[in-house]
Amino acid sequence: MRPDLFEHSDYYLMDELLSEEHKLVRDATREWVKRDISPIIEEYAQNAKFPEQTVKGLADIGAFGPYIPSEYGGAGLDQISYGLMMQEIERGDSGVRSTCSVQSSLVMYPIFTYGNEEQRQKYLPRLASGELLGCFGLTEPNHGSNPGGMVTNFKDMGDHYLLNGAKMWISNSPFCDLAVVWAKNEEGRIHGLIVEREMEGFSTPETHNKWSLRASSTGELVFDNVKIPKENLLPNKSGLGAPLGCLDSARYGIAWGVIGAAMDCYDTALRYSKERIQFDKPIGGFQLQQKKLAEMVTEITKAQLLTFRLGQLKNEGRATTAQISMAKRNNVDMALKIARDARQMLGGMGITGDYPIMRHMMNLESVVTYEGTHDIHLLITGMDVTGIPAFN
Ligand code: TGC
Ligand code: FAD
Repeated sequence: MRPDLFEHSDYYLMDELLSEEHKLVRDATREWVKRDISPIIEEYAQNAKFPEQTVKGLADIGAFGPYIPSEYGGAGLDQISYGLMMQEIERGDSGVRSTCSVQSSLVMYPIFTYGNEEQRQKYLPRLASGELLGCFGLTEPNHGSNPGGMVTNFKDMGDHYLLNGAKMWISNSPFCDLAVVWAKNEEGRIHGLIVEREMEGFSTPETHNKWSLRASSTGELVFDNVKIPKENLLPNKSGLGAPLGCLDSARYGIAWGVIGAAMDCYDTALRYSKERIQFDKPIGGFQLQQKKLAEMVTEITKAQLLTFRLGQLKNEGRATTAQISMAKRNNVDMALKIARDARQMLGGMGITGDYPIMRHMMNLESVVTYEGTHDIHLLITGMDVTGIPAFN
């Protein structure tokens, strides 16, 4: 890949709304991405390998648990800093941002929010430092958009639980040290359990041949009579609302993250349009190419405004599931359209790994599907405005 020449687009002077801390966090993350992600990511994506060496760097910049209090090893930042961090990391690659989303919002968040003090002390500092990597098991082979139908289950055996079932499409499963797994008890109530790598009967086969998120590792979680100590059950919340609550936090991070991917595509296409000469002038001088660029910067600016306001609401504890869902849907759709247009603007060069656009575009095909598909998020907004669920 060419040198990372990224320049930030701030059409509506959003920087004026950010605090010094926000800008510091954003700029430090951007420098780290330029130094530690951009030079290597294309090769890792082409070879379908997770860049394991980035784990320590992610921990060092505070990307594991940005909003978890510092007494548990987190960075103790606000929600806008968390969002800006995800934006910068996804500007590098959606797969690297995925690792942060999973570790922070899908593993640390449930342990912090639904766990007891002993569980917090035992796991959170080691997750924040990257010593432990976690994954989140909700989706099953036959229950994706409809996780409430899950069949993974556990039985109370007196001194332990016995866990059986399987999860599919789990980010980071092949090398996780622990998994936060959602399963039904004998009454059919959903609970979260912490499953550890060394537990007998627990395996994590990798899913191969992905055309998307190639620098992120995905796999299954298989539970064959796994004995789970009773102290590994998350005691403070049960029911489908527990895993869905974690998704609120991860979807919020994605809404910011994909702005980074869109910015990178726009920035690359803008630079290319000024350098590439056809018919004796830069292609940026043709109206059809200007239309694409004008629409890109407009959509990025709208998404920035949407997420900034959402961040304010989240800081105040007022952001609703439906508001977060709208931002996730809108911003991923926006980023995917920008990636497709930017790819075309680079002509043949757009399909090569010399530029980041095609990788972003393929990554975003997963991002539009995971954490709730585009259509499921449309139905969440539909239900919110009509009061009528249309899921079944
Ligand atoms: P429904 O009846 O609507 O809700 C069941 C209960 O949950 C409550 N609830 C929530 N609570 C907290 N936060 C939320 N976001 C909540 N949404 C709903 C709800 O109030 C209800 O509570 P109660 O007390 O009345 O029981 O549930 P439903 O079965 O009709 O399903 C609704 C639907 C379709 C919206 C939901 O299930 C859904 O969001 N489906 C999409 C599934 C999804 O997003 N899966 C993501 C898996 S994880 C992942 O993809 C990680 S990618 C990782 C990476 O970044 O790499
Ligand atoms: P399905 O639910 O089968 O949906 C198929 C199609 O039907 C979609 O277009 C959907 O929108 C549509 N559809 C479904 N229901 C309705 C309806 N009621 N009305 C209208 N249309 C509908 N999950 C985890 O638990 N943990 C992870 O770490 C994780 N990481 C992932 C990483 C990757 C790379 C991918 C691709 C997925 C990951 N997932 C993870 C799973 C992800 O959340 C699911 O793929 C997603 O929720 C959709 O489920 P599904 O793939 O089974 O599709």
